[in-house]
Amino acid sequence: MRVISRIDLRQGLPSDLRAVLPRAALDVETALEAVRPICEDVRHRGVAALRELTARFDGVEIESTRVPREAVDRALDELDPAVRAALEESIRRARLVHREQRRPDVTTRVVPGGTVTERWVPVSRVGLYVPGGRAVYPSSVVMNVVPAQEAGVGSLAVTSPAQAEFGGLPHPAILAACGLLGVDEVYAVGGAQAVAMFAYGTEECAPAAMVTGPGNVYVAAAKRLLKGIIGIDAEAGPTEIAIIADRTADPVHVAADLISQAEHDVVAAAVLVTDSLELAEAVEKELPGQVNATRHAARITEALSGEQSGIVLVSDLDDAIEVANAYAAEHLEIQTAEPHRVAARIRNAGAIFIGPYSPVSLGDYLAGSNHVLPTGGCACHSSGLSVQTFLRGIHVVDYSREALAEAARHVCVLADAEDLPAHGAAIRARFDWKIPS
Ligand code: HSO
Ligand code: ZN
Repeated sequence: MRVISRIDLRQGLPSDLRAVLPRAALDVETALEAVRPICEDVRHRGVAALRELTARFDGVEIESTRVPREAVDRALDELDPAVRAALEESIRRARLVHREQRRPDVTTRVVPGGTVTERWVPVSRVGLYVPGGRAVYPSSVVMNVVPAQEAGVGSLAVTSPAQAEFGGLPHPAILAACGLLGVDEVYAVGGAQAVAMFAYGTEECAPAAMVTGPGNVYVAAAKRLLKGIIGIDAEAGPTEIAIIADRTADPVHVAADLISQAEHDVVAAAVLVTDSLELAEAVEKELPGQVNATRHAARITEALSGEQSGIVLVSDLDDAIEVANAYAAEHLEIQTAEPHRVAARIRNAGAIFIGPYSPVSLGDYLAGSNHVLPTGGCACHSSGLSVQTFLRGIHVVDYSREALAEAARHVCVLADAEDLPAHGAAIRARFDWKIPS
């Protein structure tokens, strides 16, 4: 039996390409029903509800949802120096990239005396969700916090599930990362209830305008349910890697990179798109040995053999590019003879990793790019986390009397055409109820 299945599209691509590409459905709708009463409970009973839900779902009694400052300091003191140095370098590189994303305010002189300025204003308060449980990712604290800080968000709170083995606090690595980033408002709350905490606020946590960060299907469902009450980034799904590779790619690298993201979850997706049967066979041959040699072999085997993963055989690189654009992977690696030329033709991907020395693992930790990226095909319409996520562009309209007079006729005509005469009247009121000529 193959570790990973094959989809052979060498006879030509079907018109509905997405239908034949491997991808698991994320059932957020079903989770919505489970999440609704939880969110209502938090809304009405605040901290009391959060404590009960934490006991029920995380198996630990907590006194308060707020993590004491000393616990953050202690976690930072006890952090392995090598991990500290690596996180500091990760933060430094992420700051370099994200700082440059800040857009300047732009004023456009539309007519003499009439300007529109787009002013970029940070969201005032943001809640950042950091998963816990199997996934303990201090790197995700970096990827959430750095863009928010660089955007100038004034009030930042991090939440991560309470862990029984750490006395009801989030994992110490998460706390230490918060300490390194200078975030001291931290909560020991996970799951859907964390999203509700930020949306409604509690006695211990002021409501936030926005919540960001990846989480499980219940977190995604709570985001869908509470969107509108609170701003969200995206409903994150399981991690995905797609690789476009030709016969020049090294099968050892390709296999290692597929495995690296399959390591996240049994439902993580790993997809190789290639025009080389030889490479496909070499990767298939390489996988079992590499999988068996790694710590999470069972999880990886399940992810690779799942319906969401596969090797897609195509007849040429043009088709490979079309497949990659239809799939819209969270991460897309390009391991071909001319990777830049291929990359230039990619329209849909959360992030693109070029050539043999830009693996996704680098981007996960240290490239400087963000690793909170659109999954499940959302890269067709959305971007990953960035400074822009945390800014709103406010249009400031500033017209003089003369500039308004000059626009008046057109405004009144359009207002009449839409049967909204009071709109036109609001202009005429400024000119003795006449349309200035
Ligand atoms: N690949 C994950 C992020 C991550 N990897 C965190 C390791 N730690 C989603 O982009
Ligand atoms: Zn990863």
